Amino acid sequence: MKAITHTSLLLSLATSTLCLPAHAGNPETDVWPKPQKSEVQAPVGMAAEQLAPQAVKPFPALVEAFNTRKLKPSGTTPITTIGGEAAKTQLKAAHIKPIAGAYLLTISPKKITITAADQAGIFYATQTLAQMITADGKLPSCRIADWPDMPFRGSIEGFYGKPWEHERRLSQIRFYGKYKMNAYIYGPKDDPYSGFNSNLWREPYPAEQAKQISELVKTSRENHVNFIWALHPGSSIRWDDKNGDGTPDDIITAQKKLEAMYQLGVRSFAVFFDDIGGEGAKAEMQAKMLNQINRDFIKKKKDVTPLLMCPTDYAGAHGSDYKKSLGAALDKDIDIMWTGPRICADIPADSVESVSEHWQRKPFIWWNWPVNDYCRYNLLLGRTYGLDKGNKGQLSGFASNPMDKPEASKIALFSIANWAWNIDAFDSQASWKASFPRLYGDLAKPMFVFSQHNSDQGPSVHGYRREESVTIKPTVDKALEQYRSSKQLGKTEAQTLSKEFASITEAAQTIIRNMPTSDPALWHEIEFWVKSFEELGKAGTAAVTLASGNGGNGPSHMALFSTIATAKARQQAFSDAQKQRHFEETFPSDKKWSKGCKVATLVLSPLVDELFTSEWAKAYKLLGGKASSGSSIYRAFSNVDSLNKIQAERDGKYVSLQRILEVVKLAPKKHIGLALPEGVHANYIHIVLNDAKAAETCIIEVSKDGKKWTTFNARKSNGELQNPVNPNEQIRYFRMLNPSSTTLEFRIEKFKFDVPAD
Ligand code: 14T
Repeated sequence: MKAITHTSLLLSLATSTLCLPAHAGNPETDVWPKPQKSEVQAPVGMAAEQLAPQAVKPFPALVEAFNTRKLKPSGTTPITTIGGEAAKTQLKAAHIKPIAGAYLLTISPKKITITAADQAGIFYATQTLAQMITADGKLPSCRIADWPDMPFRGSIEGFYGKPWEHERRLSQIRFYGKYKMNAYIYGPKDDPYSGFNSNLWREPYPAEQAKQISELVKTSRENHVNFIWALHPGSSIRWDDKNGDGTPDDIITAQKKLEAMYQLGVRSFAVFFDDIGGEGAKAEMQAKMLNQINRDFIKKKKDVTPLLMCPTDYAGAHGSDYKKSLGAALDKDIDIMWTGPRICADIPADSVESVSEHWQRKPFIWWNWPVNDYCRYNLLLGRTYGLDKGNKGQLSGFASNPMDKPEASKIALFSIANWAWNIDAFDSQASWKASFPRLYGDLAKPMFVFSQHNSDQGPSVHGYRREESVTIKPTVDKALEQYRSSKQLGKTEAQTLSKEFASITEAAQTIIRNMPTSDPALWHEIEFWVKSFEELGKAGTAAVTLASGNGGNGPSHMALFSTIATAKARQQAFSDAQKQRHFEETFPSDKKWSKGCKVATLVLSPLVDELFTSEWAKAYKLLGGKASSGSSIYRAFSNVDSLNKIQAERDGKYVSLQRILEVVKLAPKKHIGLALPEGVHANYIHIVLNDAKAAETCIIEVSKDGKKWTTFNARKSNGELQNPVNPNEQIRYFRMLNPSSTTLEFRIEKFKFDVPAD
């Protein structure tokens, strides 16, 4: 039996692409999580169709594998399963500890044998087998010895905000089974009947929700997932003992609720005390409550897993009084959750070691990744890293707290499954890459592009950060360094960046075209981010084009003008797209949380921002205005102070004064006007005032340079002043002047130049 070495793993993965390799079937490269040990006798040993129909039928994973590959088992080859004591003996002989989920799988042309000490082991062996069937229906001859490193591995639905929907939870549970995770901790902060936000934890679930819980339990059982139901009574619990039986009444109430959950089928329980204060936060009382539940409920039932608890002081490696007294007082067979050295943090082995001392047991990790309840404008789709290999054997369990977006969280969860099953073999990058073809099929490549640029949380209360845009970052750094000193992008960098932005636009467009039908659930979660990503691509392309030119050798003013107009529009569209998010108001507690949908916040968005800001300043100066970052290159001007601040804007072939709603007061000799940048000449002037008399009184003057003015012969009627301008006159300025001796009062309905279209 050959152990998979890290190097052989890296070598084989280095050559793998984002597509499912045609040679799928190699247990060393194509089965996720990586089996602990495998040995291949022949890469192609048999055709899967050689299997007998009745051999395949009992195993849903195999039935599905045959269906998706459009194959039919039609031979006589059996699948033999060996369980019980015989299995234990055989596993031991093969140097496999007969722990929960362990299995030995041998595939030979004559028969397939699964040896496992429990049903979970058989289930996992069939998952492995299913993944090894190639697209064209081949199986290798091989022998796989496999078992999980982590006793409990999965997720904790423990974030703030809208709880996952029922259908999505079912989909999660099936996904966990497929990738050999065995724990789903049900602890949504906003389920009133588990208690965090309400005192309804004392009541049973209403019928409809009770039915859903039973359904979750059933699907969990089918997928060998422990459905762990968490009570969260701490914010309203009281420790008084009104009936004087020596036990606080709420402890009895809690136990009754757990019994009711048992009746619904739940066989795994947790009690949470996180994020509370006051009465409920006392370590001694929490320990008293849990020890009692442990003795009187958990241990009396013969079919429930060990009790799990989340303490109030759940983060940090240093020993607090709370940590130490809880660790000492709590029964040793109750597992305690811990988020790491901080609330959101990597999990270094030395911190695990110190908290284990305080807890007096191995911690059960509540990993706050990829949860994004504190930065909900960002999607956290990057690779999973920061889990220490030194943690192997040192934890009682590992659960990831995911995003409020269950489908999008599968990228991280796939890697968490891989880590928790086989810690030594875990390769963060390879695991991340492998998730895309398995989750997205044909959309693997665009989703990989999308995910590369959406992973960092940004600055937040938790201070936890992730890498982002790793491949393009060196180019961005170099480009910015050059740009800051020379005010122009280098050619090579500009080319690389252009390619990157084009690929972003294309990836987004491919997803937009296909995902609404291929994966509506995921599309519903990420739609607005994908649309913003498309706008990032376009804005990036515009910004790079703009920043690649230079006044002298670059584009003419005319071309630059047009580039600028396009870029402005792209910048606006990108910013607008990021303001969209459809579910904002649908769930009450959503209102408290961050809004919008930001993309590529660590590397690419800041690049685009900097280029635009800098380019606006440059263009403004170049085209005859004063340098002022962010200002429009179109200018309004006036010798009335209050009117001088009015902005001008361009929309297609019109350059207009921004709409002002208030009444304009134009004293004698005062004017208001509009200026075009150098190289852009008017071909029409059009003003509409709400007051025909004022329009009659005013005169229009035009100028090439803003210094020498001539009267413009405007047609006047009904408050309108207008006429074409000969572009050959190169008029860049016009102003409307009050030549009379009285102040005119009017509203401006329209005030614009027409310019040639781009
Ligand atoms: F119980 C814990 F292990 C835990 O992590 N509690 C919450 C958790 O529900 C939440 O999803 C997570 C990430 O935001 O952090 C904990 O909650 C917070 C959130 C904060 F913004 C704790 C302190 C904060 F400042």
